[in-house]
Amino acid sequence: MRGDGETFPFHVRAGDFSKLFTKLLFYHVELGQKLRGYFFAQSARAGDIKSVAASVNDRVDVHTLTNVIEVATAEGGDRRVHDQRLQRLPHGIREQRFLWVTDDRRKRAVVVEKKGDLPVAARDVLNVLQCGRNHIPLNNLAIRDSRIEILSTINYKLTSMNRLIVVSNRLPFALDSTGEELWTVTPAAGGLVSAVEPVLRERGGIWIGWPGIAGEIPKGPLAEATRDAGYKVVPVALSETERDEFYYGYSNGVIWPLFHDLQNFCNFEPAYWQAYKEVNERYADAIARCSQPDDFIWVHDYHLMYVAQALRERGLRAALSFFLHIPFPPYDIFSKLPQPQRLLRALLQFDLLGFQTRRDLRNFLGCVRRVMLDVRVVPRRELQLVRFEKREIRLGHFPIGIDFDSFENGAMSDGVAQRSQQLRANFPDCQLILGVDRLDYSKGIPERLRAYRDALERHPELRGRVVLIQVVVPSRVEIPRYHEFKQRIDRLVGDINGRFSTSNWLPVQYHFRGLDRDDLLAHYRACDIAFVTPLKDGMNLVAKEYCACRIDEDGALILSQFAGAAEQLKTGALLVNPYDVEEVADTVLKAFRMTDAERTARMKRMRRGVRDENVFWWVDSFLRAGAKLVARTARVATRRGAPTKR
Ligand code: ADQ
Repeated sequence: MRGDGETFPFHVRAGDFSKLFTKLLFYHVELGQKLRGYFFAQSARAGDIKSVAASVNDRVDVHTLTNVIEVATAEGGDRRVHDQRLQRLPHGIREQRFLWVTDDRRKRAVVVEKKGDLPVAARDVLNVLQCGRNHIPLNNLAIRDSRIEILSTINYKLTSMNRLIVVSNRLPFALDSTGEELWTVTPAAGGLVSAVEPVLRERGGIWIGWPGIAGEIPKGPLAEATRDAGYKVVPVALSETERDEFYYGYSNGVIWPLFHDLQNFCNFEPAYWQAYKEVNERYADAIARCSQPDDFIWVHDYHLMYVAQALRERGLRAALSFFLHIPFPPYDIFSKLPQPQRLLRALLQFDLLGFQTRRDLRNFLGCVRRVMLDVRVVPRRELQLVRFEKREIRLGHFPIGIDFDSFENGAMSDGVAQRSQQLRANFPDCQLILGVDRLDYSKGIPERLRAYRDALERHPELRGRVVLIQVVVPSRVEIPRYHEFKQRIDRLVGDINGRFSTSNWLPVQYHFRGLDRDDLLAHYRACDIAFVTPLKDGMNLVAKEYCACRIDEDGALILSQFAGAAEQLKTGALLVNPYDVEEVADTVLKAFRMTDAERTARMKRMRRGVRDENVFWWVDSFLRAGAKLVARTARVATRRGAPTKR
């Protein structure tokens, strides 16, 4: 396909340069091809490039690498700089029939074939870069203006020197029995899965978690469910009592409400803590069984805060990382927990602790200072440092992102466009307001409905002109509190519709079910206003998904100031206090009246942020921070003469 002496542009990131380069080079060498490359390195150091050049001198045109050094030393990780560089692609490249394009966000190389004699413009190349995974089949697909064509993709792995082991309470799917020997497999709903699954699918590795059924796990259905996952799945079994006391009990009856500042919702039953520890030990055993010395072990979320302690008790000294998807509360609230010291001590057995926002990190450090008197906090500009029991723990905030490209490309697809048009056609002359949430009291659904009711009451111009589409995906319905909560929502919807509806207008469209992906995207695309008002939220991915799907750069976002996403989206969103019904109601009116120009200006700002700080950026930043620790732990172990025990 490629002849000797052809030129391929690469776009790589700093730090990963050598590894990526070597990987791609090997690929070429395997194919018996000689490589000449132009490298668009966002901030790769010239030294990196020179050392690579030295090691591959016989295969690479060094003259080309000299050019590279010039490009690479130009300032920058800025997208505009990148665009300008692409604009400056030498004619030699523009006239090639085949181009290699690598995408630093999606971690893949793409082979692009030009169609016809038209030159490839920078825009075309960028379009290719932005093509989502789901929309790049392995064989010929013409994209957009059909001037270039993607022939194949090759995954390459940037921070891939270590195998990734993801550990979370739930696996990314749930098994359920529908009768004797009949099993259903449902994709798990929720933010953690939405964020982490694409990464593991792309990189490979192991996912350790619970498939959602109490008791024995059926081997056949599990194998069937995971056959095409792209990574290995290691299930952890829970008995019914463990499910009740660990999952519904300590995790969702104590930590979840407390960490969302809803202490009155907590059930501090003493037996729960013991169950929590025991189940965490089971996860620790699963990790110890299947991990190897240089794996990158990444434990997720509030169900598993005791895992590192359990692993340390088993003698494991390898680096362990943890990311908390939910908020971390301030001391006044955290101190209500009956085990504040034991929990913090357990968390401090990890080597890297990641939080969603600065606020959470600050709260955690505040609690550590107050509760753990033998801890030293050393403020640092990037990763914070805590010294505890002769160990050093790094802490940082890593706001989780979404797979922007796949949402954007999905929203552009014909199927979604059609569904979105149908949806719009059902409500002529109305602005559509969208609420999409898991059934959870932290999401502020009743407060939102009350604000909407208040808006209709006090601002009659909204009547007949807006429709609220509220979609609630069932979640934790076995917990009585969630059941009562659903009834509250049902009553409020009934009340609003009863009071305000007319013969041809229903103010609230309420759906109690999950939407399939295309349907969800069609809703994002069709609705003029997103109404995202959690009482507190670690991040809130719905807000980001909405922005990614606004391909026409319009739409208004009403966002709770207590959602982690507010830190990144505050320049474009209308921030509200979800408890302040009147303020939220007035903001609905403001969003309704907002001019197109203002909507576009705000949405552009938000989309830029969501695109740049996407889920791959999140994973990379976390793994980068973690990779340093893995190296450090290995060094310390070697110095002490002891191998890192597993
Ligand atoms: P969640 O509390 O689950 O996640 P969120 O971030 O909003 O909350 O993610 C929900 C996910 O479920 C989104 O990807 C959304 O698309 C999907 N979803 C919601 N309702 C749906 C519906 N009706 N049909 C189909 N899909 C639906 C936790 C934390 C969050 C944090 C994430 C990730 O509570 O604060 O953002 O983890 O870290």
